[in-house]
This record gives sequence, C-alpha cells and structure tokens, in this order.
Amino acid sequence: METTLIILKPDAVQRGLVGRIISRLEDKGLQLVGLKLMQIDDALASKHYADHREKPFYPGLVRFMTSSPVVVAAVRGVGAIGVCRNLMGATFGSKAAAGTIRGDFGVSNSFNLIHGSDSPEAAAKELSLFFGDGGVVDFDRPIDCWVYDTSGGSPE
Ligand code: D4T
Repeated sequence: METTLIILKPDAVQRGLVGRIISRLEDKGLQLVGLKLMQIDDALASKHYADHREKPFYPGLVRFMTSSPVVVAAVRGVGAIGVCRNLMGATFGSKAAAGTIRGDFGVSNSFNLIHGSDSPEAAAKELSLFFGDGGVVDFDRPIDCWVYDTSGGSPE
C-alpha cells in the first residue's frame, strides 16, 4: 500500500468542490487516512514548492496557495500516487481530459484545484510536511477484501 499527499487548493475550497473531489477519490476505492482544513503560510508553501523556486510561475503559485484555506488529505491504496495522478488529470485545466478532476471541474491553468505527490520520495516529504505531527491514522478497512483481490495474500 502506498500513501500520497493530496491538497485541495484554495479554488476547490472556495468553489465548494471539496466533497465532490474527495468523493471521487473514495469512489475509486482509495482510503482516507488523514484529512484537515488549514491555511498554508509562506514558509510551508516555499518548502512544499522548493523544486519550483526558480520557475517564473513560482511567486504567483505561492500567492495562490497561501491566499485562502486548503484541505489536505493523506490517501492510501495500491499504487495510490499514480492512481491519484490519473484521477487528477493533466496539470492545466484547459488541457486535462474530460473525466478527470481537473478536466471536469476547471478551465484555469494556474488555479488547477488539486495537488498530488508525483513520486514516492515527494509523497514521503510532503506527508511529513503536512501530517508530520502524527496526523495520519492507520486503521483496517474490512471492505478492502472487496476493493482488492486479496486471495493471493496481498491486495491486487
Ligand atoms: P501539482 O504539483 O500542483 O500537483 O501540479 P503538477 O504536478 O500537475 O504540476 P507542476 O508540479 O508542474 O506545477 C505545480 C503547480 O504550478 C502551477 N503552474 C504550473 C502554473 O501556475 N503555471 C505553469 O506554467 C506550471 C507548469 C500549477 C501547478
């Protein structure tokens, strides 16, 4: 099982899309193991987006991410990082395929509703940044034996 960090960005919260976007993750069979509403400050935004510091869009990105509360979630499942990235769709709302979260709910390129970790290394770093205080809750989900084929001993 993999755990990934999802952020429902300020536009998703302001537009009242939190429930519908979280439902898409749950509908897929992913497990929520952490969830909170919070305000990102400049220090946290600069740590989270450190890789983008030199990019031209960085100042606007930090301004946007700190402009209003976000909802952060720790989301678990087999291949959760890739599964979430597929559900999210391409980075730019104008290009994201119909059927994806960005494709269905937005048209903006910079206000693109949702962030998801893009590698196991990024997930570990981001989960520690946002849920490092013991905010991830490990719990068994009996329905997993219907979400996954566990007949071989591990979920598939
Ligand atoms: P995140 O990181 O938010 O999950 O998005 P992606 O992984 O899909 O895209 P990214 O890291 O390349 O970009 C991070 C963030 O910056 C915004 N952005 C990006 C922007 O405003 N202008 C741009 O030209 C790019 C490339 C959108 C997402």
